[in-house]
Amino acid sequence: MPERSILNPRSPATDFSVALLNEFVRLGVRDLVLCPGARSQALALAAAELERAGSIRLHVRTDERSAGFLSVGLALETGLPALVVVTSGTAVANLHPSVLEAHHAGVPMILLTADRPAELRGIRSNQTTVQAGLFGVATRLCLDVPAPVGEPDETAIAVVLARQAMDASTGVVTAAPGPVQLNLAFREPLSAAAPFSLPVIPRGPAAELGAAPELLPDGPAMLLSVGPRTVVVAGDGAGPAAEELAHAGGWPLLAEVSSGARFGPNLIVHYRELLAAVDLGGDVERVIVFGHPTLSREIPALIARDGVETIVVAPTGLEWYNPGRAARAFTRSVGADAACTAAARTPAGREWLGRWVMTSRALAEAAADEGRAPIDKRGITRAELAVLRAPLTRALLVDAVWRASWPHDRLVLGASRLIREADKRVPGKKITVLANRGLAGIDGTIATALGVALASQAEPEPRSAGVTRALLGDLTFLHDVGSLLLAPGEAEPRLQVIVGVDGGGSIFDGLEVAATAPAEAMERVLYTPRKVDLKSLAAAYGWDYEIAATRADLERALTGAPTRPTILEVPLLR
Ligand SMILES: Cc1ncc(C[n+]2csc(CCOP(=O)(O)OP(=O)(O)O)c2C)c(N)n1
Ligand SMILES: [Mg+2]
Repeated sequence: MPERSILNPRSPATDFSVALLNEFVRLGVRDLVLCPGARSQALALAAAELERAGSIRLHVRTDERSAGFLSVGLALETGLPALVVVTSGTAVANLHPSVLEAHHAGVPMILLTADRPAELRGIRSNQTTVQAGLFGVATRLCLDVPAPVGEPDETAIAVVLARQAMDASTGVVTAAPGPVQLNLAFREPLSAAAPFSLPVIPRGPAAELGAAPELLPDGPAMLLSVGPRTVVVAGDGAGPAAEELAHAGGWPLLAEVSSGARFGPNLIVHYRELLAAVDLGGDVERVIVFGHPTLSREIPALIARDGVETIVVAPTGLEWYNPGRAARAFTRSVGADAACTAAARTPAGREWLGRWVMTSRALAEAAADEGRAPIDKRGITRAELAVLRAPLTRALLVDAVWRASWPHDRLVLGASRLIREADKRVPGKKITVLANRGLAGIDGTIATALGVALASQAEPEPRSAGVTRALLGDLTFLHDVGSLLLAPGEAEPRLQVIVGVDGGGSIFDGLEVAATAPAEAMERVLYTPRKVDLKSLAAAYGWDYEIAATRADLERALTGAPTRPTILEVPLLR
């Protein structure tokens, strides 16, 4: 019979877990997400103690899929990996979607997956599978750590493991931040019976996401020279470097909505239409790409076009963006040489940028005029009143959310139509916009937004005084309903989840196949109609609920900053 932990005041599992988590705290880890389980109890109890000592922020979740995406959101906001502690078996497999997202998006993440010791594997022991290596190439490092037995050097081993995990996850080793799995075997007694307390560990310095590898201290790896008609493309996560280069070279900036570079005088909001225009898009000779473009067909088409030279810039990452395998140059950093920056200030240099900016501006004005009603002498017109009372469109919804967002806020965009609508129309603004574009899944969006919200408002040093808004479609929302389940007693996120309800996946209505396939079949297997009472759902999970059916309702719902987790339902026509 296995020994019961109640008989053991000490447990190698607890000693090892305490040493491991302490070292992570010392290295700067702030957040630990855990799901309950017996095999992982030593880690869980050590985590509870660390929370009590004020050394970590502990987030307890039921569903490991939610826990995984919560850690993605926390890391997106803080730039640091969060620890994710789970028990053995299917619990580990439930982390897989978030691991893939973190792998493809380059988000640091450290999984501590508890496992049976070697002697209990491969003999049909309960809740035992092959966990180490489960995530394959998606982890930067995966170590199958034997069960501690109480040898004196085990705490030293734990310290080394924590350092290895941090380095691999933050990209010190591979120049590619991403997931790490420490598969930790534990033998009975699974934790110590005697209570223990932890010294308060001084926190390590916080690193910034993607800032870890200092690859090129001596300036950019590649200098661009003057000549070809150039555009700068900023895909998801590109960051301000894209805007800086566009500015230095005097080039149009085609920046997606979650690029972190959608601002500045060179921004071309209506880049899709302009790329389609022969005398603008057709004239492009060179493309400099930052980040991960995923929202338009025009960008990959441009890069794949004959005669276009493409340079791909990524400070970190394992794979290079390369549509049609047409790009020829790949670099970790780029700059414009002196002749380039000088040429940008000449009339000829300004002409290229000017054409793009003027045309895009004209398109923006035309789009704005469509919704504008003529003003009459009495102030607000009947037509304006009608606009306020009219049903909402996706365009009105994204415009209103964009207008309501400020630099101290966070905006998380789900996959599907609303992010594309935003990308097509919202003007430049220096706000933080995040989206899981690593794999563009409709899973885990609520959990990711919760992570962003909780990390941004975290005491004692909140990174933001604002609110987090998540804007997503109804299927995306329903996919992640389980993440609404919060732990009583934990800090409540200032999060407003805004759901565009059009009854199903209306993005598929825009596919070419919709014109030829039987309408009934399209409805049944692609649009997939769903009807859920969100008000009852909100009540069941203890979230506040509002509905905005008109523009006036929406403006109201977006001005009062929510103090509690809130669901805002916005009915949309399909
Ligand atoms: C995990 C996952 N499953 C399936 C898909 C394919 N997919 C892309 S968009 C979409 C429908 C989204 O519907 P909704 O959130 O209501 O947005 P809408 O298209 O209506 O704007 C689906 C199923 C995906 N991206 N991720
Ligand atoms: Mg929908």
